[in-house]
Amino acid sequence: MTSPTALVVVPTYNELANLPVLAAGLMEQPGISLLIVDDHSPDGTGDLADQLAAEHDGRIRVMHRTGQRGLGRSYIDGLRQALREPVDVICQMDADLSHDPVQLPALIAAADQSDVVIGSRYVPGGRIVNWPLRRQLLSRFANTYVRAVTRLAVRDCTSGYRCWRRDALASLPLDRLTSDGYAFLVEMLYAAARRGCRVAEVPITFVERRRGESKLSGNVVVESAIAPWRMIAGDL
Ligand SMILES: Nc1nc2c(ncn2[C@@H]2O[C@H](COP(=O)(O)OP(=O)(O)OP(=O)(O)O)[C@@H](O)[C@H]2O)c(=O)[nH]1
Ligand SMILES: [Mg+2]
Repeated sequence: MTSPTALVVVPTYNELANLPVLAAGLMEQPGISLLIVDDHSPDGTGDLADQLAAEHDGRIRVMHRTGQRGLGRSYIDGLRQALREPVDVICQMDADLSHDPVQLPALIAAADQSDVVIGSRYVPGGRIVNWPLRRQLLSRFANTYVRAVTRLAVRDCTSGYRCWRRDALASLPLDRLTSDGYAFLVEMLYAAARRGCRVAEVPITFVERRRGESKLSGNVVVESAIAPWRMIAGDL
């Protein structure tokens, strides 16, 4: 059997120092192509992405967004584009080097037996490197809270490292997902679970970004507190 082809969708905003390292790591993995969704980054990440695309003709592509920026919006645009491509698996990853491309083949392989595979910090073997206690507590609390409200049986609902079988991703109502911070990732998962998708979690080592700035804001935290209640009351 040949191994599946995969397209990795990576949203970027001011990731000039990190993106070349991520792209190089991904290009070392066979069968992987990359779609960078840049939100008009003021630091020139979009131009750098164009250069990378020129160097890796066909394997790296760039979507330049204009208008209102946002992680959720970028993912909706990028994942729609990904679904037009003839690939078996569609992956999501952060550009800040928190997610190691070396772990990607294990996630893709697990998509053989499930519809969505989460690169998980909170299953046995999962690790977090360099997160301050405050950040760890916030993430742990967010997951406990989301699970309690939504009844999702997933340990790491907020992980941005994921692989989808294309038919599972295609079944999601992307136009009805409205959150923009990491609540967007929870919404995707909730919609998938409601459709009976099989979810697997594969342990990853998550490393805190060393360069560039986090975009986690107070607004994102507030949105995430409300979002699970909206999900269970809504029609995702
Ligand atoms: N296109 C786009 N990408 C974004 C936006 N905000 C964040 N990103 C990207 O989304 C990924 C995750 O963003 P981070 O700032 O690392 O947020 P986070 O991982 O939730 O927070 P930290 O754990 O503090 O790093 C990175 O690749 C960012 O560049 C945005 O508004 N538009
Ligand atoms: Mg990050």
